[in-house]
Amino acid sequence: QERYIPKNVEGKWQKIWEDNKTFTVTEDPSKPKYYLLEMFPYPSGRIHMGHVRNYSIGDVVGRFKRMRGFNVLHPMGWDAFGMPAENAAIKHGSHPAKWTYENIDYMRSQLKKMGLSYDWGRELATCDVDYYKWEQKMFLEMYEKGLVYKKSSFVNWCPDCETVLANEQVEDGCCWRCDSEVAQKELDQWFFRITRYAEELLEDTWNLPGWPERVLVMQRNWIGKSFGCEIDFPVEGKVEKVKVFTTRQDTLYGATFMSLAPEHPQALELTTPERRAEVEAFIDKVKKTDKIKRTAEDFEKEGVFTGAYCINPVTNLRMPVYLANFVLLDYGTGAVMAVPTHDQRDFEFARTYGLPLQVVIQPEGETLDPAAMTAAYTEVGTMVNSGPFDGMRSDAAKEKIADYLEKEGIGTKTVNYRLRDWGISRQRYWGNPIPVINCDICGVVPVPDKDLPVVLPMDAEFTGEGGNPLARVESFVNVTCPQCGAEARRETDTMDTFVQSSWYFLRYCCPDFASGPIDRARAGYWMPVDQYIGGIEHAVLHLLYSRFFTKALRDLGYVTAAEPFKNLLTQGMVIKDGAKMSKSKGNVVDPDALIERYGADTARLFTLFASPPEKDLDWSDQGVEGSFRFLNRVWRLVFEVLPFIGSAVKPDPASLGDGARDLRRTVHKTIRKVTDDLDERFHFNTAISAVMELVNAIQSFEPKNAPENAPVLREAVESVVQLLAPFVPHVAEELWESLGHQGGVEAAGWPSYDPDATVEEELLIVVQVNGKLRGKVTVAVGAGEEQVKAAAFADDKVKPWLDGKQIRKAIYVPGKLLNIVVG
Ligand code: ANZ
Ligand code: ZN
Repeated sequence: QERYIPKNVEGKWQKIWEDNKTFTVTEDPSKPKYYLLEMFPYPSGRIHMGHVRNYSIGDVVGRFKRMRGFNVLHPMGWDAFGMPAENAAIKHGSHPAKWTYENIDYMRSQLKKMGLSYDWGRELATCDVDYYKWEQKMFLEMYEKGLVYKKSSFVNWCPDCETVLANEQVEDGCCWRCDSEVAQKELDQWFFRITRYAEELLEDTWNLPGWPERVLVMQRNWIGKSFGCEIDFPVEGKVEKVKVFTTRQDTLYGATFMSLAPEHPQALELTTPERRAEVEAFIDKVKKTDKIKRTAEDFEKEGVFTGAYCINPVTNLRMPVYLANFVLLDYGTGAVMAVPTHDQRDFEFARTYGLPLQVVIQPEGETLDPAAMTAAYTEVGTMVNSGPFDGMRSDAAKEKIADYLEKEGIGTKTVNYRLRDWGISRQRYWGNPIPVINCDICGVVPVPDKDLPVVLPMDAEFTGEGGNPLARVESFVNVTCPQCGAEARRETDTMDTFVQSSWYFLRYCCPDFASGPIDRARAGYWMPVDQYIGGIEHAVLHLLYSRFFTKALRDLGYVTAAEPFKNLLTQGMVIKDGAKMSKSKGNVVDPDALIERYGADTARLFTLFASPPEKDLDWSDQGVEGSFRFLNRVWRLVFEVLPFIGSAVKPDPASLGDGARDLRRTVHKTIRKVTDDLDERFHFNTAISAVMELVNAIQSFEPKNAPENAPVLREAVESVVQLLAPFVPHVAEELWESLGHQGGVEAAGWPSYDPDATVEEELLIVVQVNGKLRGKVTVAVGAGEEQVKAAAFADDKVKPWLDGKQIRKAIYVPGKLLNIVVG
C-alpha cells in the first residue's frame, strides 16, 4: 500500500478495536489503574472543534498510559437533560427524548470516527431512567440527612428560559445560556446544603496540587471565608436587638447608623407608623431589582429611614436605622453597622442622606477631616476616638476588640462564608423529577422506595405557552399521599442538570450495577479520577458541585474518596480569525468535513500540534495541510525503507558505523524527549516536533539500502511509529502491521531508550574572531583546547579572517565557544 488513504486505514482499525474490545477494561488488581476522564458533552446535535480538541488531548493521555502498562478507564457518555431539548421540542413539535437520543446517536458515530479509545461498554446518558433513578434514591437519602431542603426564597429567574438559575449560572446579571436579563422572583425551592461542606471544600483546595492554581483561587473566592464578629445593637425603646455581621469590628467606635436589608424580618417591626408607607414602597421597589445589580459597586446606593434608632454599644451614640438596597438578606445577618468613614458604600450612603461621620482610623502622618473626605479610608492605620483602643494599629485592634466584645457579652467571633446553598429546582420538564409528593395534610412526603423511580411521563405537551409542561400532565401530578392517603400533588420541579454531572464519574465505575447507584468496590478501585480534562468555564460550577457531591456521598457511605479529581487540565478555546469558534461568529470548521477530507489522524495531529493544551488554539488551514503532509511523509518513508529492512533484528551498538551511530543516537534521544513530554505533562506540541525531526534525520540518512544499516533503520522507523501511536493511532497501527508485526502497536508497549545510545560523541564549537561569529567546528567529546584551536585554524570559514593577522590570544569556553583575538 504505497499511498496514504485515511479512509481505508481508519475504518479498518476502528472496526478491529471494536471487534476486539480493545478498550474494554475491568478492575484488574494486577495492574496500576489510571482513570482518565474528559467532561462529557451535552448532546446538542453535533460535535464541534472544542470537543475534538478536548477528546484528542484525552486520547493521547489514555493511549500513552495504556502503552506504559496502566489499566486505563476511559469512559464517555452524555449530559443529556436540559433546556435545549425542550426548546427544540417546542420548535419542531417533537419530543425532547427523541431529539436527545437522535443527537446522541449521531454524535456517538462522530466520536467513533475520531478513533477515540473509549470503553463504550460504560456509556451512559443522564436522561436514561437507569441513571436518574439512582439519583432520586441518593436525593432522598440526602433529604433524610438534612442535606436537601425546601424553602421559599427569592431566586434568579430567567424570563426567556422560564426557569430558575443558580447564582453560578448568572453572568453579569444575565442568563448563562440565553443571555437575557435575570429577574428576581419568590418561589418555593429545593436546595442542596452545600454550605455544610464549605469549610472542607475550602480546606481541601490546599490538597489539590494537580489543579491549576487559578481554578483553586476561583473556588476559594467563591466559597469566600471571612472572619469577623456578630454584634448586638440595642434598639431604643424596645427589648429586641439588631444583630450585625462585620469583618471590621475595629471600626465599631465609628459606626454612626444601621443599614438593614429591605427583606430583613425586623424591617417592618422597627418601622414607625408615620414612616410605614414610604418604607413599604421602598421594599417593593428593591424586591424587583436583581441581587447582582444591587451589589454592583457602581449601582446607586439607595435607602429609607425606618424612624427607629439603635444604640452603639460602645459609644452610646443614637444610630438611625435605615433599609439599604445594597444590603443582602442572605449574607451574614442581613444587617450592617455602617461606618461611613471607613467603608465606601456607607460613605456614599451617608453623603446621600446627610448622615454623620466619625473617623476612628488615621492614616500614617495624616489627620482625616470628615467634612473634607471624598472617599472612605479603608486601609490600616492608627486607632483614634476609640476609647481604650486609641493608639493601637487597627489590624491589631481587631483581635482586641473582638475579645472585648465577647467578654462584655456584646458580640461573638464568627466565621462567614459567601457560599450559598445550591438551588436545584428547575421548572422544566426535561430533567430528573424531584421524588416527593406535596400533601396538604402531611407536607412534603418522600416517594416511598417501592414507588421509585419517578419516571418522566412521555405524554407531556410542548406548546411553548410557558410554565412547566410537567405540571400539566394530570396523570403525573394527581396522586394520593403515601402517608395519609389523601389527594395530593406530585412535585413537578426537576433537578438542575448539574446534579447529574456531579456524580457521573462514579457511575462510570460500575454502569451496570443493579443494586444501587455506586458499587463501592469498583468505585474504590477506580476513584479518584487521575486526570480530568475540560473547559475553564466549569471552574466553579461543575467542579465545585462535583467536589461537594463526592464528599456528601462519602458521608453516606458510597465512596471512600474525599475528592473526585486528582489532576485537572483546563484546555483553551479553539479560535479562528481571532475569535472563539461559534455559530454566531460564522467561523466554525465542521469536524465531519475535516475528517472526510483529511482523516481523523490529521484532525487529531493538528489540534495537538498547533498549541499547548492550556492555551487557545488558533485555527489554521495551512496547519491542517501541514499535518496531513507530515503523515504522508511518514507513510512514504516506511514503505521506502521496508524493502531494505525486511527481517532486520535489533542493532548491535558495538558494530555500528558513524552514520548509523548518529541516527541511533537521534532515535534514543527522541524517545527520551517524547517520554518526558508526555509523562504527567502535556507537552504534545514539542513531542510531535521531536518526532518530526527524527523523521527528517531518517530521510537524510544514507545509504538506506546497505544491509549493515538495516537494523538501525528498522529501529528508527519503528520508534517513529510507536511514538506517534498516541497521537495518530490509525496510521500507527497500519504502519506497524506493515512492518510485519501482529497484535497491534499499543500492545507492543511504549519504547524505552538506551541511555548509552544518547551520549554525544562529538561537540559543536562556535568559533568567533574578535567576538564575531565566523564558523563552527566539530570535535570529539573530550577534545582539549589545543585540538579545538587546531580545528578552528584549519576551518575554511574561519581561515580568511586570520590570514595575515597576528593571533594575540584565544579564549576557550570548554565544550562551547572559542574566541580568537587578532590584531
Ligand atoms: C462594618 C464595616 C466597616 C464593614 C468597614 C466593612 C468596612 P466580607 O469581608 O465580604 O465578608 N456586610 C455584612 N453583611 C452584609 C450584607 N448582608 N449585605 C451587604 N454587606 C454586608 O464583607 C463583610 C462586610 O460586609 C461587613 O463588615 C459589613 O460591613 C458588610 F470599614 O461592617 B462591615
Ligand atoms: Zn398526606
